[in-house]
Amino acid sequence: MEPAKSGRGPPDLLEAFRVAHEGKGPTHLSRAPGRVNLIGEHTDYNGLPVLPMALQQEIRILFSPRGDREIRVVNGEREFGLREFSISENIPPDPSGDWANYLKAPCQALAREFVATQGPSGLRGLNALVSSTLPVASGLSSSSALVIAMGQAVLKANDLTLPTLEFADAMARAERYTGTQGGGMDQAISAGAREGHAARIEFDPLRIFEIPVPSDWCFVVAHTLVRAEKSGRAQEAYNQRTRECREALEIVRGVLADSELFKGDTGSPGEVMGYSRLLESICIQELVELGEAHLKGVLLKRFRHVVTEGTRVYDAEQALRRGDRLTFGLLMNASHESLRNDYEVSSPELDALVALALEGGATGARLTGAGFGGCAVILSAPERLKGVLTALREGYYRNRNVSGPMEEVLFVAQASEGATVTKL
Ligand code: NG1
Repeated sequence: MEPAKSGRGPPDLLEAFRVAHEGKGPTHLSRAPGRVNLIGEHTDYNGLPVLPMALQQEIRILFSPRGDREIRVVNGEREFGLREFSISENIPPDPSGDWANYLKAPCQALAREFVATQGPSGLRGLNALVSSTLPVASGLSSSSALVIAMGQAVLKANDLTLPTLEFADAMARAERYTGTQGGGMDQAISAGAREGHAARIEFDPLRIFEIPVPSDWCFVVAHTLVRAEKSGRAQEAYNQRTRECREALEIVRGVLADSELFKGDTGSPGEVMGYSRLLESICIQELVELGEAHLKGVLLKRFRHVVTEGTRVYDAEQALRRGDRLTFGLLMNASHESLRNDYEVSSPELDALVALALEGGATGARLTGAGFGGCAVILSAPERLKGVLTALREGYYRNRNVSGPMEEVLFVAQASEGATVTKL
């Protein structure tokens, strides 16, 4: 698809909008980027930091406000079809996996958020056309980009605003409507990213700390060609891990509550001790030993990944700030190993991409996003980039019959700006 120029949709999309909406054109464009997470995987829903950056690929919604409560949305990709519903505080979901749920999630959340101020007539609806330059189900967060772009469109259609972090937080909670018990990383970076920067994101409360990405660091994104579906088995495996992390934490918290070492200091009255306070209070070696002494099997593995990954994010941030690419790369490699062995979310394809990239001269490589397919992120020095890309083309894509221009599956990420809405 052609990129949009100067805030206007490409002519074919404008025409498709008119055809779908009784000959009338759109008045606004809402765009929200996908993201690549550089490090900090499966930490966000445990209250630990992440370090993503927004991508140049994005979801775009051409829209115009309506006078009633109807939402009428078509998709640039015909396979997705028309979706119609009324905006209200209780919108019945479509079957799990249907793309309408990512439109309904922000609509229901915003209707609830503004119920007190909007009066009995509620929020106004809109006519829209969604298009995307992001590969779907790739671990690059097309789902949250859609939620953010749609939420932003609904706000604009109703002349409403929310501060960025509040909006991102509301959209993270909103996306749970789709059945995934996700964290808040994707919505925060899609809404709040700054061009040329990655960000360390902290949760409870949500905060974003921008970090410039040195111009001689190349982050390559490589798709396994295996979809990382956000419904069905992958969703169950994801939600299962959120439960396992909570269970492990409860056991450790119980041990600490009556431990001499911790002297019963599990936080101020009323505060529930989470992973974040654990990491602040106990050094990582002791924390891992504690886990090894009191947890078994899967719970030990999940615990060990979460606490070591949280620590790696802080170390990686420091490496990024001082331009220490080697250390950052080593941390990425350690993250991948932990995700493969302890968190068990890698796949043979992800492992193959990581191994090929490293053999081809990359500084570091790991899976990005939830795993179970999707993409790997690879760090390379500029002078090694060609070798890395060739290794991936020859070693991975050629066997799978992908050749010619392959920017949809293999590209260099550019740290991009967060979501915006413009008048056409
Ligand atoms: P992906 O699968 O890339 O959209 C998911 C979660 C993130 C985070 C990562 C794992 C959602 C919307 N996204 O990302 O919050 O937990 O997995 O680090 O649930």
